Amino acid sequence: MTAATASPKPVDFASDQQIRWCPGCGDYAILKGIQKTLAGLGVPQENLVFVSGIGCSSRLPYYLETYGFHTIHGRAPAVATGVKLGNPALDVWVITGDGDGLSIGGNHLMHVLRRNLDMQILLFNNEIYGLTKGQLSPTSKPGTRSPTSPRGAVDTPVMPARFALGAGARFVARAVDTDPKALGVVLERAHEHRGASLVEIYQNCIVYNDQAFAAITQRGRAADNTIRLRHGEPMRFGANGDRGLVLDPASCALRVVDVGGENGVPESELLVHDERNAALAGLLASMQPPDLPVALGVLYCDPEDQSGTDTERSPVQLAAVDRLLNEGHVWRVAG
Ligand SMILES: Cc1ncc(C[n+]2csc(CCOP(=O)(O)OP(=O)(O)O)c2C)c(N)n1
Ligand code: SF4
Repeated sequence: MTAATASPKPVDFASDQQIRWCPGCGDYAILKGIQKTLAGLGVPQENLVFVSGIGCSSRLPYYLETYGFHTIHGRAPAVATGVKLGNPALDVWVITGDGDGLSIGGNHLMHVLRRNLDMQILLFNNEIYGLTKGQLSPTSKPGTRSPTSPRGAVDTPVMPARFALGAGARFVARAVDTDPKALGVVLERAHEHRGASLVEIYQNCIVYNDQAFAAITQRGRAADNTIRLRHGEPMRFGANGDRGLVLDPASCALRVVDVGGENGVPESELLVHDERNAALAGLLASMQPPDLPVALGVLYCDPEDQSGTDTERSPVQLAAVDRLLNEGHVWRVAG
């Protein structure tokens, strides 16, 4: 790789590899967003490592001028764990897809999240297997027709943000490929967080699942179907900010209300976003149109729980590991 420049630009993070994604794929916008974010982080290029599994999304490390590892299907978290433990000074990022991270790799994703190693995990969710030509994935919406579900998917989809919270993730956020600015903010926050950060990025697969996110990306629909979370601010959304979220105390469920005007509730009655509230994060992660808007931004961030992030090893500990690895291949079992 080339030597790091004093103030790098996004283009400094573009590798010389020919990009092999389909024209119009959402992966391009995410790649750009990552390059822009990296340029602003101030991390020396030689300290950045992107580890991926298998899938269209997992090709991303090839296109970055950083260190990278295109590993095997579903196992990026395991390899990234080894990289981080081997050299805690490295800035480790995992790139995975909904198939890679939640089908074959679901188990590994769960454990890297609960162990809370300090790394950023970016899950590109296109609700389909792109690379292998469009089979349904664990996140496919019911009714999705594919070569493996010709009559439409019937299973309940996994919601990556809910999965991450359930696994004990201390940072969970969501972004969309069509909004690079908000994506950049979320990536910076994920990087700033010490511990395992999970960012779900909705990504349009223009070939096998086009318009899967139309409800939240189309002009005229997006404003009513999404809410941008801001810590400490009342939860308002809609084209004119005329809708809001309240908590129904009887059912402990979120509800949409009109805000202001003759029949609306005052802003003071709306829920205020609190990133540190795990119960609220669970409710926000589950919201879906048409009843509730999709929550975008930082759903949950617990900066206090740093367990798992202390991966530095003292020389004594390192010497003990070295002895274990090198003292021979034979053990005698007592008794
Ligand atoms: C052990 C193994 N099983 C199956 C495959 C085939 N395979 C490659 S990528 C993939 C799914 C990728 O889906 P996703 O992670 O959603 O990535 P996308 O291509 O949509 O970005 C599968 C099943 C494989 N490469 N290795
Ligand atoms: S198959 Fe889909 S996800 Fe894969 S490169 Fe093409 S558009 Fe992107």
